[in-house]
Amino acid sequence: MDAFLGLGSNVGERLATLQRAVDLLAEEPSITIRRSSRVWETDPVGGPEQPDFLNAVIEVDTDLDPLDLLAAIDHVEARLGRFRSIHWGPRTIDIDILLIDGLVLTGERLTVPHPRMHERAFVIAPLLELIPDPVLPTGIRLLDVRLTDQPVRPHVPPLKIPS
Ligand code: A4P
Ligand code: MG
Repeated sequence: MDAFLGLGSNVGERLATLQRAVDLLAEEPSITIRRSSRVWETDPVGGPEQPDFLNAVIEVDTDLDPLDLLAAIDHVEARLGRFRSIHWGPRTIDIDILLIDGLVLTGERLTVPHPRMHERAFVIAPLLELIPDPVLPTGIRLLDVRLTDQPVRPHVPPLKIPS
């Protein structure tokens, strides 16, 4: 399956943390990293006053079931010592499942497409680098979404894909 994951960090060595997340995901036997967007610096959306984020989107190939993919992601977040005390607050690492093929899932533990991805410039800008005209399985065309009140800036080139 082809899946897109959103990565975000706004605490500590943000860029090193994003790269480490990719490296750890690549260590999972059933996950292959295909591509990465550039790394974007983004104003925080929601939550309390907090530092700017670095965000990126990666494309992965996996034969894991969606819930097993979520478990693998939780495992990587735990290894990176994810610190998260406040909802939508600062975090060393957050990895969200954005899309899995054309799947639509609404479960207690997992919702795909990610329910807020179409409202977030920090997801859409990097995703557009990987998919030129994304249309969600729910019918939303991301090129039609205007989020001018959410500043995002290209920061550095794509994360390195482990061989
Ligand atoms: N869950 C359900 N669906 C998914 C999915 N598609 N991907 C469940 C990942 N997890 C999913 O999420 C809580 C639970 O949601 C998970 O355990 C899983 O079972 P979380 O990531 O642990 O909690 P959270 O991140 O505090 O809350 P939430 O609502 O997921 O926040 P978001 O939506 O992740 O937003 N601003 C900028 N500029 N950049 C950011 O990266 N991130 C957030 C967090 C807010 N503002 C931001 C950024
Ligand atoms: Mg999250």
